[in-house]
Amino acid sequence: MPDPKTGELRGNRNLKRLDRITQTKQEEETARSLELGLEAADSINDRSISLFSRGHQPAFAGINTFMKSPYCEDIRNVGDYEAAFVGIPFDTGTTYRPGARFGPQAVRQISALYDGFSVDGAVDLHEELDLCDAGDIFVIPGNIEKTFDQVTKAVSYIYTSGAFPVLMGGDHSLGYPNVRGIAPHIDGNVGIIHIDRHIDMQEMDMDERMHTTPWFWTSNGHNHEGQDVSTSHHSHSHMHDVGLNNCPPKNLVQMGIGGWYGSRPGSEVARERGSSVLTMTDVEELGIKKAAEVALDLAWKDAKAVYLSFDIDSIDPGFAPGTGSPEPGGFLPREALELVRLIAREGLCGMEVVEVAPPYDVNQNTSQLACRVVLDVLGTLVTEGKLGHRSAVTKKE
Ligand SMILES: [Mn+2]
Repeated sequence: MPDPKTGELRGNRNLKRLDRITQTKQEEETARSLELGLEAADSINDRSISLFSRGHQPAFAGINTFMKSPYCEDIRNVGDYEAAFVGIPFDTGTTYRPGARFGPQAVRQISALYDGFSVDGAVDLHEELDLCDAGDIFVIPGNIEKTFDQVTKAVSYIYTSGAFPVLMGGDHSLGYPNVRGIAPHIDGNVGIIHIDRHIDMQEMDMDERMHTTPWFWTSNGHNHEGQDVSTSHHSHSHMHDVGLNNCPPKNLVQMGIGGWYGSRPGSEVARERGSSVLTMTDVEELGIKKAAEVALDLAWKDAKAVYLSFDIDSIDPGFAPGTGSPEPGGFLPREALELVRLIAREGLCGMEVVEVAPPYDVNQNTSQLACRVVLDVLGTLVTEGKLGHRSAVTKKE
């Protein structure tokens, strides 16, 4: 919107803001590239170019971490960063098309296109956020429950280090062990905003905890009034745990739900426990801004933190075909990105993007959208002062 007093366009205001951000990281990267990659051939006039590519450029060259951020190989150093991209290459929980195990690598590859500078978002992620790529969690492809234990321990390690966890699946079964790695460290209730075409809230699918079950388990142990009754319900013999007592269903909001596949058992659980479901029709009728407001009110009500779970299949498969259980009629990319930005404004304790299945993708469209969801969330967290170090790299006016 133009400024009501001066008439100045938002884009032009953003240009001024961005001009006040230092370019220290950029300068450091250039110096490092020249040191490690040697000086360019004599005919190269731009002497910031190195002989071997060691920084962001060219985008199609090099060894890709997420956004070519530093690889935190010694995970004990992850707390030195403000945010950590973590791959969870697991798709044993899929019930239709497998392939999401290749999601993290595909997102890393297309992420090399981005340098983190956004005129629209008025943010320079490269300068304003210390982001690393923490590599992948060691999943056990043949065993869902052992993988859940690995994931929970790893996510807990990242979260307690102080780095904001950006968790890249992998299939949606990971929603449960991801939240289980964070929620126990939060002193109060945790809201969950779950954006998906599918409700993913049934107890078991084909006799296991699959990608159709995560929200049953996070909110397990609560009765239909949302009270914690976790000591009284039955447990499954081979499972170590039976729900999270600070993730009540009243703080679970599911958005974009619809279609014709696999929702009956989960719908009964949602109804019994009293969680909130905004169908795609609800979102369309409310509009994105109002829908986000409704979701934030519900998720944050008497909660200490909110977690974002984004299933890429919430975006219409015409735009995001590379996914395991496609369902037409979902969000347009611009709607989905606006929605996650609005949700991120209030702050998050962690985020996941799941169900990117590169074997079915076209032109990397799906993995690029997954990357954009991450960038738009991180950018918003930085501009809202919830993450990063904006003031330290902004010159005074
Ligand atoms: Mn889904």
